[in-house]
Amino acid sequence: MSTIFDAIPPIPFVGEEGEAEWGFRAWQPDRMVEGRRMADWLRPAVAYWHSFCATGADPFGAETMDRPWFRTADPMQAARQKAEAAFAFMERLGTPFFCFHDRDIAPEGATLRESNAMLDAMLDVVAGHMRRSGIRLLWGTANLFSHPRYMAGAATNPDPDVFAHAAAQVKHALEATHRLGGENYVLWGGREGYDTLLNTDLAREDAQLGRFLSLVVEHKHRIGFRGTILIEPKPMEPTKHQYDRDVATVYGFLARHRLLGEVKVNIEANHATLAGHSFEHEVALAAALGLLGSVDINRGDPQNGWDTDQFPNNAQDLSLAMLEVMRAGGLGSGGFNFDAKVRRQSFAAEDLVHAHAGGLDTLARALLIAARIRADGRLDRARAGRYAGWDAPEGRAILDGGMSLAALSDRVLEGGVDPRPRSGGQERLENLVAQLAR
Ligand code: XUL
Ligand code: CO
Repeated sequence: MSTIFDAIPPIPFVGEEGEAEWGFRAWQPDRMVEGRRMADWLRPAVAYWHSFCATGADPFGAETMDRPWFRTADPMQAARQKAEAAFAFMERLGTPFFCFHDRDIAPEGATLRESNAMLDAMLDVVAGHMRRSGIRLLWGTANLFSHPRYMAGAATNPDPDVFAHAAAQVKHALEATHRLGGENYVLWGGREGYDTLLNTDLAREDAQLGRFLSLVVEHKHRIGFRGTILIEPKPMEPTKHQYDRDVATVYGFLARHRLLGEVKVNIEANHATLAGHSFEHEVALAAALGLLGSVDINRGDPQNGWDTDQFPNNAQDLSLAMLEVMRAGGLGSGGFNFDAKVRRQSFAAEDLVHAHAGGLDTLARALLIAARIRADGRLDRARAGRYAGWDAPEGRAILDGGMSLAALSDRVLEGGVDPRPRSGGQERLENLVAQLAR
């Protein structure tokens, strides 16, 4: 079978000074950065849904994407054609991983039994492509938001039959992920949230969501899946208020349902900014709380308050999140999944290549900037210097619980402390990062 990507030539490395437009500028998978291959720091993945399933339709207009499998009448034949093209694309690009929803790789049938059978048939096809190409599965997930049965949520639906259906679907998607050797399993909240409090019981829905996640974790252990279960926070869209709002909210949810240690987070850049945070804030907080799992890399539009899912393009901006990832020692079983879509007018096969090549270069540049910041050392020294007092015996005694409120008061009244304002040095540090990002 031929695919629309066959005519696309391989992408050579041309370097930052290279003249040719067709080429990688910074992405060199084997380049060593702090003793680790660039590809092993970044573990980039292609998102099956945006790149091979999105049609380009929006509320105002029809499909635009040039994807021949959209014109194939038999849905299973279309699924095979799509898989063939997807792997041809990823091989051209040299991305080591992909991510998928169950309904991205196989159509939905009239019953769950039928859907499962079609998914199983497609798993054979996908497994064949994976073996041949060496491309691996970063994570799998279940689509619990497209079908009308899920319009009022899946786990948080007021109808327990919908909960049961969602549970059955996740069981199969988790097993599919396990079968393909997936390294993580993601639960993005889909329609777990509300549109109006007038018809919503928050306490019930929280209990339902906690039960659902516990069932998933239980099943993961039952089938021996060694990957990490990840929740993907998002504050809004499609519902007015999504329950997994941000990293801090997810931490509270996991603590409340005794799931800390079992579940981490998949942080999406555009979800972080929708929540009113910076992307690096969410990464830093997840690392601080021991929850850093994986990343959905994209960006929003500074003027628009919605999830535009654009490809990352600003390395200096991204370098601050990358610095947090490096400080955490990397993402472990996680990676950087391009949860990003080309614009509606970028309908050609070539646009998809430009988008991903630019994304890979941006990730690579951000990694190199973050490594330069670390090698330079001044930022880390400035940060550590601010807290030096806490490493001294007096500071340690406070944190170790060796000082009561009364003992602290006595120390202050006896003149044993010397609290003085010190500059936070923000502008100096901002200048330093800008200089190292050049
Ligand atoms: C939606 C989103 C999803 C998840 C997977 O905003 O990011 O594509 O990443 O369900
Ligand atoms: Co995402």
